[in-house]
Amino acid sequence: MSSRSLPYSTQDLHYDNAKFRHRSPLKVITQSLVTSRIRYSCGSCSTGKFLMLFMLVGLTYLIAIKSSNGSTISILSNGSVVEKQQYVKEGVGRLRKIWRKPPRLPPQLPPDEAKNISSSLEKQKMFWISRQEKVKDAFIHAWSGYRKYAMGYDELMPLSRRGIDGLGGLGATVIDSLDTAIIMGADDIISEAVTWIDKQLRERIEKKGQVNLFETTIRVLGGLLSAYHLSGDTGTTSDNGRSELFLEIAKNLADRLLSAFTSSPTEIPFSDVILHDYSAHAAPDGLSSTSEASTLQLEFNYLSKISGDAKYGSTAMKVLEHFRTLPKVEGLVPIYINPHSGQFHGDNIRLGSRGDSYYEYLIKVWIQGRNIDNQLNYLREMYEQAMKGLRNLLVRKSIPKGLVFVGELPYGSKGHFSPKMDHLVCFLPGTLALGATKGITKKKAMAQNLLTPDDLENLKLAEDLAKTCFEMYAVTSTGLAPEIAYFHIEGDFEEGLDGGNKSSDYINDIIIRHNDRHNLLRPETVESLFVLHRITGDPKYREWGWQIFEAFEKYTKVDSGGYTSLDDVTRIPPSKRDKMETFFLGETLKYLYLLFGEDDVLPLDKYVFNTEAHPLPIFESKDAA
Ligand code: DMJ
Repeated sequence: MSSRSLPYSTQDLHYDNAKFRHRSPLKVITQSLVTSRIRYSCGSCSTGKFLMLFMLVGLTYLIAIKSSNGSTISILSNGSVVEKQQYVKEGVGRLRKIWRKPPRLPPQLPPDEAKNISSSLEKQKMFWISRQEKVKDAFIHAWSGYRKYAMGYDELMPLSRRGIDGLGGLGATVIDSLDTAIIMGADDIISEAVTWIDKQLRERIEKKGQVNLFETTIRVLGGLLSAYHLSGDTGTTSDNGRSELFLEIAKNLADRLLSAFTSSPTEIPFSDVILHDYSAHAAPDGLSSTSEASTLQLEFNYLSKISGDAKYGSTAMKVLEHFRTLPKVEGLVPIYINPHSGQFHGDNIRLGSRGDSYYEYLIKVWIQGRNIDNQLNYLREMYEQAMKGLRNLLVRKSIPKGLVFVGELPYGSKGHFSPKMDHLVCFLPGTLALGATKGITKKKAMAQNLLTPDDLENLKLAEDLAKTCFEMYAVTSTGLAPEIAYFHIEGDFEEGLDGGNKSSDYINDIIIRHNDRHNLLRPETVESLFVLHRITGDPKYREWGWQIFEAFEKYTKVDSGGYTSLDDVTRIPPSKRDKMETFFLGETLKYLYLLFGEDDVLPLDKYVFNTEAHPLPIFESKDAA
């Protein structure tokens, strides 16, 4: 969307904040007198008088600059001249003070202008709130399809209007959606979900068979824990006992999931758990995904904190402590690990599937616990080393237009570089930005001098990659990203595999193979847009998010209820897949809603979102044992 179609001009936003700085009444009166006199006398002065004034001012300025330069040189060459330098500094300070009269602040803010600006800000806020409401409508529409045709199943098949248990049968959509409904204030959905959890979930957990440790932790356990916190975190009856209910079920579930850790001969948990008999086993090929084994700790740590039982967190943290001891390639790790040997399997390195959230949790687990536990610093170090390795080995630019992307090393650092990037990698811009400022705004971090050169590089990379992720949407005919993109690099181009949007500047940079043209309603790009908007305040991230949301509305909405995955995003109309993934409600719509909303809702220096977008509070020093 062009900014012309907005009801306000984005230029309105770039006013000088100095206009609004607080001034004492005395200052206001003095400033007004000084400036009105200057305005008056300048209006009537002759050219000669004006030139005299100009020369005087120029002379004063030259003296100031000279003194300032001299002091710098002295300080660099000889430490003993500090006193002189201090004196010069004071002199310059005094001159600068005089030079600054009349004050930089404008004498008066005409009441009309002040009114205009504040009403334009108000308009802008209302404008985004109206877009936020559209996201809430989409959430209600998605839930209505699920509720009508698939209540209690893991996922909705919106075209065939039935449910399917693709995640072990714990009603994953109900739990993944609950905190989104709480954040949006969708009261009917909250009460339907809570009633279902109360009546069905205990029994399901006791009777169901095999579930995947990682998927169940991030979606079901994570969803229950976040709902626990957002319902009041009180454990009292003030929330009608809801938080107690969520905590009790979370513990019951986690006790069973713990068997994946205790059955394994090493610190690396097995990937599959049989819920009803508290047992676990490895996947058929005997391997666990690196990302799956290392993406459990935010949830288990928080459960320990609220239950008072340390076993959950301490068990899950052993996995990361074990990863610390393993050999890596500049901090980067292969995507498989063997729970029998505790060693990596193969050389394949990527930040897409099976690798992604290993890197995400290194920094997020540190952020979650750093205020109360300085033993966690090794996680930050592992993260920083990995991001250096990433910049060194995996980041390249496409041709002809120079999009920055993250490729893969399918045979390790000694093998060839593959210019392949999964949509899943689009979580990375958000994580990089969060890792750089630790959740505060870039402006604040810069003002407080908190950013290291590495942080600045990571932040820049975050912004470049967010653009690439957005262009992966904009380059297709539907405006929706494919599951996987390849990037055109020197000596590596595949003819005739563009995204279909011939007016995109990047039509020759992004290659989309036939098998990779599906879209599963994934959240990673809008997740990063949300984080980057919070951290940089740049309005373009909201515009990009809106453009993506409109494409979801246009091509994935199913009239009878729900949204569907697509088979081919390069064609219009796109062929469809008949599945609404739980993360569309748990993540995609939540991040879009938060992107368009106020910055003080779930602030990123107080909350850390698990990899399924369930917000959990960052531990504060008062939480220390
Ligand atoms: C989600 O389940 C999580 O975000 C996970 O970390 C990766 N994949 C999906 C969404 O795409």
